[in-house]
Amino acid sequence: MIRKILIANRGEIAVRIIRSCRESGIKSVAIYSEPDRTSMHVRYADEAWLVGPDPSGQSYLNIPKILEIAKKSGVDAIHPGYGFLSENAEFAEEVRKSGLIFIGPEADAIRSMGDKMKARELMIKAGVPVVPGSDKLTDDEDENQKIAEKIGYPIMIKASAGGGGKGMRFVEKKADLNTAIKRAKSEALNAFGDDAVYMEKYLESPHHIEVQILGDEHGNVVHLFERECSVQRRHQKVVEETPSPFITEEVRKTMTDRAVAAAAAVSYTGAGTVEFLVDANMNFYFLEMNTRLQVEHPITERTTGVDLVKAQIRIANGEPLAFKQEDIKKLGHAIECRIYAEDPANNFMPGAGRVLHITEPLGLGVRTDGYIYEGYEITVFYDPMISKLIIWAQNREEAVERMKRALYEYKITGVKTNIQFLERIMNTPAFKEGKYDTHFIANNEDYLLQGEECQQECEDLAMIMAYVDHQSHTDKRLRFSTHHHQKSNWKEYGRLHRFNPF
Ligand code: MV4
Repeated sequence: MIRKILIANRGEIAVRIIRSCRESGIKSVAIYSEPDRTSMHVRYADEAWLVGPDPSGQSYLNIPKILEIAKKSGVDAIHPGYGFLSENAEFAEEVRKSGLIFIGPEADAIRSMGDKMKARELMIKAGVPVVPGSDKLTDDEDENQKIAEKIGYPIMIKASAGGGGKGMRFVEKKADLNTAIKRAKSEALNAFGDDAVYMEKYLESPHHIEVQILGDEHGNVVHLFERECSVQRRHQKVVEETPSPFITEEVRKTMTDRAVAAAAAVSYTGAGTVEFLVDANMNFYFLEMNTRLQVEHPITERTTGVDLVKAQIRIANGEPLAFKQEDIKKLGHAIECRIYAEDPANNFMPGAGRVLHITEPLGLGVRTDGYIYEGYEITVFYDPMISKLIIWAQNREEAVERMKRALYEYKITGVKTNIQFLERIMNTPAFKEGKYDTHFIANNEDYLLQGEECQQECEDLAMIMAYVDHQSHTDKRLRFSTHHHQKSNWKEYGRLHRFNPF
């Protein structure tokens, strides 16, 4: 029985996991790097142990040190969160070898899915459609030309050890093929220490739609429907929603059924995600499987009512799933916006700095998963994602309006954020109508980047005025006239500039 868990992660996901521990009566142990000593996960956990200095290799990726802390703190299990060691098969193995529970799938499942060619092969065997493509490419240039000809240009060259857009190359025509393969191989060797590459037919305007699955040690696999994740920028997801506004109920049925088959094919245990590319005709193809809890898991939690972290812990305990497929129902619509500490006006440059003020949105259907607080110093050492705003409403239209309302309420000063950029996304016709694919951000860049610079300044001024007003009431020495009879013009000024050209 799991009574105490070490969370081998930081930031919002560490806090998210500890929340479920707390509700389950499970003690939590945080680990932290030197610059993270004041981080929220450290404050929130029952115990916190220093793991090492700021470079991840010496802290959140330091396997021997993490295992040492696990032993010393007396935990029963380790939850890896996402990123860092979450999809490291060796880590999963070492955790288990040291007599602890790894909250995640078997090392073999992680390894099979980490090898993209192996995963394709397994999926073909399991009857899951994959993008038409090749096996591992050799150095035989004539042979490669023939394979490409057969698949049909344009094609994609992908690194077998890659994934998530890393080590991908687009080839438009025959003349570019040989050079592209050479470059792809040397890049793959450099990045992953493995030069294996393969070809896939290039899909023109695909949707990225993924299916959440859960598998237990008793052979049960269920799905928790899909998430539409096509709003991405440089392979970074920005907005996710469920259900997908694109697919029909019929496609949803076959896609979720194939996702369950994919997971069953590797005897999957734990929470996992099967990613599909979906073309304009709603043909879907297996892309990859993520063998971890994902950033965007809360939208699935919101529409199905399932706490995915608690489900992970239950599965890791060896218990059967608490529900059958027919018990899982979805209700309404959920959207997640990722809040990044970055400057959209400056090529989305990640920013560091002290959080001067933060007001988070509240109210019906609003959830935020974050970790920053007033006075917290955001560093450049880690991911710039500082929060996730998750909205639920009875239908998509209401969810979009509620998201706009919540983004309006969300105030962070001291660091630049993408909040206004997200507001622009919500106001873009293609998004509002639910008619978008993976090219959405690129196709709407001009509109999305039209800043409303003065809005934030107006909000800041209104906040400063409220503060001065408050001080003038509490501190007689500062008292001055605040013209209560007059209408405040700060908001008026802001509204004037919140101009929507559509
Ligand atoms: C593709 C593709 C088109 N055709 N594969 C990018 C992330 C990685 N997981 C796979 N990716 C793609 N693979 C074929 N055969 C287009 C993309 C792609 C993409 C996929 C999902 C979400 C956003 C994307 C943005 C650009 C390209």
